Amino acid sequence: MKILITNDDGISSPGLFAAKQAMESRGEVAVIAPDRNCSAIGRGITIGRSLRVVETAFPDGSSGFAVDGTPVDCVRLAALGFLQWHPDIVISGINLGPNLGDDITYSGTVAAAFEGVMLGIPAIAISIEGGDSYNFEPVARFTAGIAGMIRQNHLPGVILLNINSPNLPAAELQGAEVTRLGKRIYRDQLVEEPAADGDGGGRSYTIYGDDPSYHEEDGTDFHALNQRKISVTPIHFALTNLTGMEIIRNWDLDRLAREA
Ligand SMILES: [Mn+2]
Repeated sequence: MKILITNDDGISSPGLFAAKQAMESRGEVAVIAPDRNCSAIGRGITIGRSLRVVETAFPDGSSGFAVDGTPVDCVRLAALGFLQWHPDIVISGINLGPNLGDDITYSGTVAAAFEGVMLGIPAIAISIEGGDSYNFEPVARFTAGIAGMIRQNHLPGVILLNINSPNLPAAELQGAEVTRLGKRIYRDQLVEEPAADGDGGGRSYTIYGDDPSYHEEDGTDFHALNQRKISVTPIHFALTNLTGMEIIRNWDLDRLAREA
């Protein structure tokens, strides 16, 4: 199996290195990742300039490629032939911090995996809950096993799996569960910052503050983590609202267009 590994925390993230080490048991691994932290960049791409790629050493003496672009740029580089081979799977992570529920559309980690799927390559996004230190090994090994399952089983279409793990030693994990995305409760507040001398006018605001909460519902990714389980959510990208299509078809759009 040919495995492309990327992330959004940047090439020096210990989560990326943990994913690389675990996936090496499954095949040939290449790492192409942003040269800095790109968290919350979503599906952003770099336009209007070239991308700079620098070969970078890892602690085990191997190397990967650091790119001054986004996580999606990294996957695109690989798929367009930067590597000597075409990836069979894209692994994005391990992200330091969870990517759950509504948050996944902000996530560069999930966006990189999604880009794999857009390009016809199965992909896994891996995230772990935050902490002072990280227990990467259980979810890294679990993901290597999942990659093997994707390889062996004939799934309908190209799949994206969003994996989130509690930050716990293996002995304290309570297994794994297939989940759906839960609902966030955001608690952001608009806070105007005091004006500073020489700030050149304008006003400054903080809008992202308290950690968001979530609706506690069985079967969701939030609930699985709360139960100390690894959460696995299959994701697709069908954004069209089919019910909305049926309703709006009755609005006589042709007449509105003629009268416009
Ligand atoms: Mn991140």
